Amino acid sequence: MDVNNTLSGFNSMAATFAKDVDQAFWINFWISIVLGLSVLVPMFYFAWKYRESNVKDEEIENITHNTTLEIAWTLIPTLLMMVLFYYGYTSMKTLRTMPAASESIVVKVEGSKWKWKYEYPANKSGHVHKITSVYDKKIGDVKRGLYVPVGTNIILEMTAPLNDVLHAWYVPAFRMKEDVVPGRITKQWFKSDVPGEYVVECAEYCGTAHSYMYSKVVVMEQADYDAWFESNAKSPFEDANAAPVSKGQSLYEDNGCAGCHSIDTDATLVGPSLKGIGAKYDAAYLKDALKNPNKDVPAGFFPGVMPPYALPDADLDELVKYMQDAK
Ligand code: HEC
Ligand SMILES: [Cu+2]
Repeated sequence: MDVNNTLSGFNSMAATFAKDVDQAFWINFWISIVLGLSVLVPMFYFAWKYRESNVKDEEIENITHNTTLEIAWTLIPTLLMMVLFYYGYTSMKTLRTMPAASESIVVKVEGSKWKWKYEYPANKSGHVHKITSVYDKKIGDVKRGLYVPVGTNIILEMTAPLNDVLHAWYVPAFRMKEDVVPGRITKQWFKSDVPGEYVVECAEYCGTAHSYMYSKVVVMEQADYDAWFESNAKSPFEDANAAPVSKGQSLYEDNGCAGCHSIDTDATLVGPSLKGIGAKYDAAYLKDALKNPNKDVPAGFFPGVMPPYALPDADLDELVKYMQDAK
């Protein structure tokens, strides 16, 4: 996956409807070229042919109408427009007609400044996968994503928190895009027959880190997907035997802190680096910084950017511990 060249998504047609969208696009493109030229070329030609120095007043005729011409320039563009409408309408209908939920996997999507979250239905053991997907500047890649099996309908029920802004979930390789609106549920669906990793971008300008609001869709073989889905692992690619991350780190990842803070380098992202912050402030300050981020704003930063985290007290303590351990 290459987030440095997001247009590369257009090299694949990884959703079943992608070719219909492309066909509608190219028909639109060429008909627009033909219609545009059929106006512009005669316009410039006649402007040149009948320029003032070339025409004597007594040669000017008063032509009232020409039925053949009028029928032609009404009918031909009307027919071309109907062709445009047909392809635009049918491909849009494919995109907008949701498959039956009983024959699909329904995933809840939440977009917020500046991360994507995916929530799956419960698996057989009752575990609910909740995945936070954020772009990590340090590794130059997206951490975790939306995992789906090949050849299966996926329905996305998308929303944003009420105190957030508009986003849009856009996958160039699938040719699909839809706004994500605070307080409202919008839907889109897809089916992919091509295993691979595809970039998701936010296509609605949403503030400071908008240009890093990437995620990814990973289309997997059914068996690999099933093995992951029935497990408790956060992603199919994380070693189940690796040392478990601390509760604090897990909370840090799930709450998308990494989208705005670096914790192991001095880099300033949207917010200040948290490296060594435990040596600067005591636990009470750090805890308060999570609950009331607008209270003590460090120099050079603005209030109203970091959302308040109304997490259970124990979780806040774990986060504080994690920050204190990051030296
Ligand atoms: C949307 C971006 C964003 C997210 C997400 C975010 N922060 Fe922040 N954070 C900021 C900004 C900007 C500041 C500085 C302004 C302020 O204090 O409100 C800040 C300030 C802080 C401070 C105070 C730093 C200081 O020097 O006073 C701490 C601690 C902190 N964040 C921790 C976290 C943790 C932990 C999380 C995840 C639970 C998190 N932040 C999520 C943007 C963010
Ligand atoms: Cu966004």
